[in-house]
Amino acid sequence: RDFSRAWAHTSSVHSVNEQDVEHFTKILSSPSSVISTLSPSFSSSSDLENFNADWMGKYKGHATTVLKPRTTEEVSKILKYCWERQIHVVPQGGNTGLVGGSVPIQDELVISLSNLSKVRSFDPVSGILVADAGCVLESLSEHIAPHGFIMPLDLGAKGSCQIGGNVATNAGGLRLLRYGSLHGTVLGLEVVLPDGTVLDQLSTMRKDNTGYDLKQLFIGSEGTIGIITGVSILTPPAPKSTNNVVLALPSFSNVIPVFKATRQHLSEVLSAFEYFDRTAYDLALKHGHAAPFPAEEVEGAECYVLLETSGGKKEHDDEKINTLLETLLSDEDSLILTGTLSQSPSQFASLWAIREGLTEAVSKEGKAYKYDISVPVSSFAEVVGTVRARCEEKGLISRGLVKHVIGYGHVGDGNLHLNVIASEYNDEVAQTLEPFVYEVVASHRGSISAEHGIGVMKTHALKYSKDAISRQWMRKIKDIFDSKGIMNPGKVLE
Ligand code: FAD
Ligand code: 2HG
Ligand code: ZN
Repeated sequence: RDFSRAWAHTSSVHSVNEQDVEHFTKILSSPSSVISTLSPSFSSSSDLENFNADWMGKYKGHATTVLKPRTTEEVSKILKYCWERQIHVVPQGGNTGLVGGSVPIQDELVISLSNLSKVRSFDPVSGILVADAGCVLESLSEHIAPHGFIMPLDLGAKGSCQIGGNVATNAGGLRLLRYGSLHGTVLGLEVVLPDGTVLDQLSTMRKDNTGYDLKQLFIGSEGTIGIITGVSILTPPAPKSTNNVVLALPSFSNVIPVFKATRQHLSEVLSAFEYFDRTAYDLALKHGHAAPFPAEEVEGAECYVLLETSGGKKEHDDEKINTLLETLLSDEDSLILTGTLSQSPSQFASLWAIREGLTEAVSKEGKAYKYDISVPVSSFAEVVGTVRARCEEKGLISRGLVKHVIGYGHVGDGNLHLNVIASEYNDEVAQTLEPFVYEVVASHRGSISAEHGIGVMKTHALKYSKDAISRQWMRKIKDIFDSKGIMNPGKVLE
């Protein structure tokens, strides 16, 4: 694609040169914080490869230099210098993003937050956690677990993604149904603005109605208006009892009645309701996950749901879930074929692993075109079917260019992950899918990005979810913070 508009926005862009690297080496406290082909101490280009390629291997940049600051002050010094020199920068967290936002397009400077990884404070009464942006999500969960708290968000990438990256992408994930979005749970942020100014909004108050809530602008801003260096977040108490169950459904049309019955029966203890179609399930098994059912029991299954309860009293939750299962099975035209209720912590984990492991299973199977969309739940299967039919009609399946078209996602949030698994990334496949998929989404008045963001993948498709006036105001906001256009060019806005 043509990124000249993103670059044109900056009047004179400078690539990082030897003098810049010398300067960075002086202002950063540790020599290991600078990785650069332009540095005399540079040893191996494999050191840079991981920063230049995204998680899917779909997007690749050509950065010569990566900086790994250790403090907010170091981030501030770097940005102040880049602002003056007009050097483009790409903030990078765990590099697990799925829309190509975290890697350079050309040779932008990468600023990795992974050395900013200290927990600043945790209040075991209120559950308010303040942490550096580079803390890995799972390590934060481990930090607060002994105090009886959990992080309000959970995702398959938890072992690598960072809290700053989660906030920058406004990540949703598996617990959104229960704990809501980061727009509600994030209480404050510390952000280094593009010119190096530190914006201290690191509030630990639950209530603060003092004018414009600036921090909200940075939640979901994908590194385009500043670098998040600190996060204050409200964490909920860990549930005392958890259960999960995977149900096999004979027909997709049963998803909504099952969801309805589940909400009625489980009410306040329901904490997740996830969906995956039969092909997605088969791929999970093919790529190493243990089958929760004997194959013959689920022969006619069109799709599966995983539901989780989190509550305060085991007997109470068990009773609720058992009554639900009895109802679902006893119904005259039974809504489910069968179900497996976890009987131990390890089975609980292995049932979740099927759902959480889908992204990885897809990557093992081929090259994924990922469409993270909001559409009515009643249309999940229809959308997947429409896109599969399009691939068939264009001969992509018969010619082996597309291997599978699958759907999984978060029923509770109306968020479908449509994945088209190709044998390789290829222009013909891309042109068959786009703008077709976005037009299908628009016809349902849905969103072209439910939770992964826009990154570089969807800048051209933003118009399907945001009208011209909204896009103009987004551009104005970008220009207020980053009038020189140095932050993550070519991402979010064209
Ligand atoms: P990166 O990928 O490094 O960066 C993402 C974007 O944020 C980039 O634009 C980058 O420039 C910017 N950024 C990163 N850190 C900062 C910072 N400190 N300040 C400013 N900008 C920054 N997403 C979901 O929403 N729900 C899911 O359930 C989910 N599951 C996933 C499962 C797997 C296996 C994988 C690989 C990804 C999944 N994702 C999911 C997508 C991804 O993990 C999330 O978007 C995650 O929040 C990104 O965090 P990160 O630290 O890896 O950020
Ligand atoms: C999930 O819900 C993630 O598993 C990733 O958001 C979705 O792999 C995907 O497309
Ligand atoms: Zn998701």
